[in-house]
Amino acid sequence: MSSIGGAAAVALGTLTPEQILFLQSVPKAELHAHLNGSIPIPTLQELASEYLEARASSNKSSDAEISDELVTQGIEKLMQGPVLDEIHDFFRLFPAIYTLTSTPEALGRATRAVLSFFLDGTLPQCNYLELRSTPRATKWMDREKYLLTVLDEMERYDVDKVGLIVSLDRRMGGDVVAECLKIACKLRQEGKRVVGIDLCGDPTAGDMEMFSPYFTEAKRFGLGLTLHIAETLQNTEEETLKLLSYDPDRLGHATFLNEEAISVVLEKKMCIEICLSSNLLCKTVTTLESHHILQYLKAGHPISICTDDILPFRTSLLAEYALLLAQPPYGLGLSQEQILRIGEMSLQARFQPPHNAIVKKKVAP
Ligand code: 6MZ
Repeated sequence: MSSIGGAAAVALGTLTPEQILFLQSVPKAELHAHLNGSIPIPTLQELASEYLEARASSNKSSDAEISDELVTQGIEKLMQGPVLDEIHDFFRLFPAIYTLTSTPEALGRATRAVLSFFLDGTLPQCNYLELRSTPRATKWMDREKYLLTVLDEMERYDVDKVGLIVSLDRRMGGDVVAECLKIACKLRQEGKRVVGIDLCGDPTAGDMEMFSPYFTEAKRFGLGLTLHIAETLQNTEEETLKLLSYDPDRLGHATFLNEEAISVVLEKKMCIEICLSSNLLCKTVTTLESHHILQYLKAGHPISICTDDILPFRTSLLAEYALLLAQPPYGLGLSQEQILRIGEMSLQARFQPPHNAIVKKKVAP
C-alpha cells in the first residue's frame, strides 16, 4: 500500500531524480496541516490495533462516541485511501480517527509521528511547520491538557522549526470558543509556541458573526489569524466578506471568492494557503488547470503550498510541489525559479512565536 496516491503521486512519478532533489532542496514552510488529518498510516494502524485489542479484552462498553465496528470500518476506509463524492464525506472520516487519539498518550504519539513525518530526516519535507489542531475535551483530558500534550511534543524541536495554530471549529458553541481562546492566549503568554488561531470544520456550519470578539482578542495577544474561507460553493458572498472584515493574515483554500473579495485579498496581501490535492479530491476544484492558484501566480500574490490532510489525501509536501513542477497534463509546469519564489513566500507568511518562547526542551530521539 503506497502512502502517496492520486494526481500528486502521478506528478511525482514523472520527475527525474534531479528534479526531485531540487524540490527537496527548496526552502519552504508547511503552513496548513491539520494534526488529526496528518497522522502517518503506520501510526494510525498501530493506534487502531492497540485500541481494538484493548477493547476486545475489556468487558466494558465503549467510552467512544462510535462503536468498535464503526471504528474498524472507518480505519479500513482510511487505509484503502477514501474515495470522496463530495466534501461532506471528508468530515465523516474523523470520528474514527478521534476515537484513537482521545488519550494524552495516543495523542502524543500521533503528534510525534506527524512532526517526524514533516521535519525529520536528511531531506525533510519542510524547513518550518505550522501544525494546527482543534482542542478536544475527552474522558481522559481537558482542552488545556490536549494543547499541552501537542506542545510538549513540539518542544523537542527548535522554536524556528515548529509552531502550533489552535483551530476553532465552525460547529463550536460560543462557550467552547471562549474557552479555547482563553487557553491559547494563556499558553502563549507562558512562552508556549502557540502562534495562531484558525477557523476550520464543516464549511457549511456555524454563525460567523459569533467569532468576531474572539478573533479581535486573538490579535490583541499577538496571535496570527488564518481562516478557512469560501471553501465550497455553498459559502455565501456575505459570509466571505464578513470573514474578510476580521482582517485575517492568511486564508485557507479561498476557492470561491467573488471579485469584491478578491480585490480585498489582493489589496491586503493576505497569503492564500493552497491545498491542491485536497481541493481536487474533495471535488471543489475539477482540474489542476482550473485551480485558483493560477490567478494568484499571475498576480504575484503571496501563496503557500500546503498538504491539508496527508492521511486521507495520500499526499506529502514534496508531492504537492511535484504538482507545480511536473509538465502538463500531470502538473502545472512551473519553472524552478517560480517554485523557489513560492517556497520563499511560504516562509515569509509564518506567524510569530511568542517573544518569550521556550526554545527547545528535550532532544529529539
Ligand atoms: C475544513 C478541515 C479540513 O483539528 O482534529 N479540517 N476543515 N476544511 C478542510 N479541508 C478539507 N481538513 C481538516 O484535525 C482534524 C479537523 O480539521 C478540520 C476538521 O474540523 C477536522 O475535524 P484536528 O487536529
